[in-house]
Amino acid sequence: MGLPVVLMPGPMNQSVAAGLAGKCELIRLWEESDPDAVLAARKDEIVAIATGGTRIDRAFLERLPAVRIVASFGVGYDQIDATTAAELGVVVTNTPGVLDDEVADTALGLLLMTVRELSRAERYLRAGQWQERPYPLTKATLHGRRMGILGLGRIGQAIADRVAPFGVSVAYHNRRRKDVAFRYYPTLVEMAHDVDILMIVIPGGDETRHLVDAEVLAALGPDGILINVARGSVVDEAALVDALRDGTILSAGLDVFENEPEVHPGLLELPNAVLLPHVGSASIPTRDAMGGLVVENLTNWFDYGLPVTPVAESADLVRRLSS
Ligand code: 8YV
Repeated sequence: MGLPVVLMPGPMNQSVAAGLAGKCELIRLWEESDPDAVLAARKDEIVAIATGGTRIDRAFLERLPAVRIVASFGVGYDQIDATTAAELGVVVTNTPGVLDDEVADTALGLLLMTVRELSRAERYLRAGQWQERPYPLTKATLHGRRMGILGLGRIGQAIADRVAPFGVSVAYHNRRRKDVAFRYYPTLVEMAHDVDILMIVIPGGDETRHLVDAEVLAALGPDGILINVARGSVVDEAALVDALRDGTILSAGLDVFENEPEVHPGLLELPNAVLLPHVGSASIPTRDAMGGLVVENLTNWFDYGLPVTPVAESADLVRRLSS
């Protein structure tokens, strides 16, 4: 029997192809001059997909009836219709755990940059303004702040662990209460009202789209700081621009945007927004670890017919496969 055929629709971290070398035949679709012809010709042979940001929906999966696993790079997988995949008998996997610390570190860096205006202060120095006068005192300090985490999961917990030594208290809002010591808020508005840092770590997708809207921003208030390291879609970006412009909230630190890599032009003009180009997990060691987990999911599938880290939507399917 030949090697299993794996489709890679778009470029991925090189660790994925390196880890799969010799274990499968890899079709790098973006390098093909006629991708549609390749998909049509190989549709009965392609048994797996390794993917980063490509949208994988019903139409895509129906073109590839032999596919049984989609191994996605990243913890968020909102670009993949995992519910439809399960209906079609296709397991979806992601890469949880290996990026928690990196993303939590980035979140904390972004918070410090935002609250103490650190990137703005550096621009001030580089522009030679320090020689004229010292950088103005920042309105805000981190000390004594209360953080509300929207979406307390593994990354949220890693952020909570990091802010405790800074003297920042933690509360959270999830759909369901968890067995943790932090205060739980059943509604986001109520939590936003009581905290002055709103930390977004909730998954993207239709269910969480624009959860942070004008009402939540108003509740966060004029001393409020919004940090988003999750997905841009969770925030109504137009409402955020208005809130930052008119002082409804104090400032925002954003690693993610609604229409990446495009950034709302209003945000680019605002001095009270710190903007990063989605670098939450973007270190070589962490991205290699994520790539390694993509490979592990695929090789475990080929060798034993089971994934290592299936997403929640695939749980029933995996249960049936393993019984
Ligand atoms: C990456 C991420 O940017 O894991 C995620 O959900 O957002 C990031 O770690 C993404 O996976 C890049 O493809």
